[in-house]
Amino acid sequence: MAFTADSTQRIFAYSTQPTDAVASTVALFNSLSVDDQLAVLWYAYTEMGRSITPAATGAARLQLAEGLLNQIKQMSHAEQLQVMRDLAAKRNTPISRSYGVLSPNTKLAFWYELSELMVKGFVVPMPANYQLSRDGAQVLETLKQLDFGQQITVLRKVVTDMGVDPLAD
Ligand code: 45D
Repeated sequence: MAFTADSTQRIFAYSTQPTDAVASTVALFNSLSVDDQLAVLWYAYTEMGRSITPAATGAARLQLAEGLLNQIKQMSHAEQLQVMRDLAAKRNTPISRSYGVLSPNTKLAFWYELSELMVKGFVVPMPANYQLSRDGAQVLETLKQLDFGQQITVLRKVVTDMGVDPLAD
């Protein structure tokens, strides 16, 4: 489903309930370009990083994603970026399918770990001069205004939709 700038504004205009705030943030996120989706996730991580403890993401969860993360670590920066764009765009690739079988929280932990790997220099960094679109900046602003539980719900929904479910059709 495609959202125009107008239609997304209408979603916001009619969203007065807290649960609608989550739904409208997810809808607006999904209307962003793939690059803006990745950028918003990154900025969300940099803002939330301090509140998410590594213990909370669970070492056990990450074991399930470890093969995938190790594969990505071996790639060139260009390939790493392609993998992340493919996940966000739901392009059907072997990595998108491996990602697709992970549980929602493991998917979150996977993205969290990718961010950590970016910080440590193992994964392609965000360009310092990246220009987020107006809608992208709005998603980020809305996300910041939600409480922590709602933020996690939004993030869980958006990363759950990424990749490809190998068992679907
Ligand atoms: O050249 O299990 C662009 C709890 C432009 C507890 C780019 C939890 C072009 C239970 C595309 C921008 C609920 C707390 C380049 C878990 C260009 C539990 C690159 C929660 C280079 C898991 C962009 C965990 C790139 C939570 C590379 C809340 C962008 C985890 C990469 C939250 C962005 C994790 C990445 C978040 C973003 C991770 C990797 C927000 C990752 C964000």
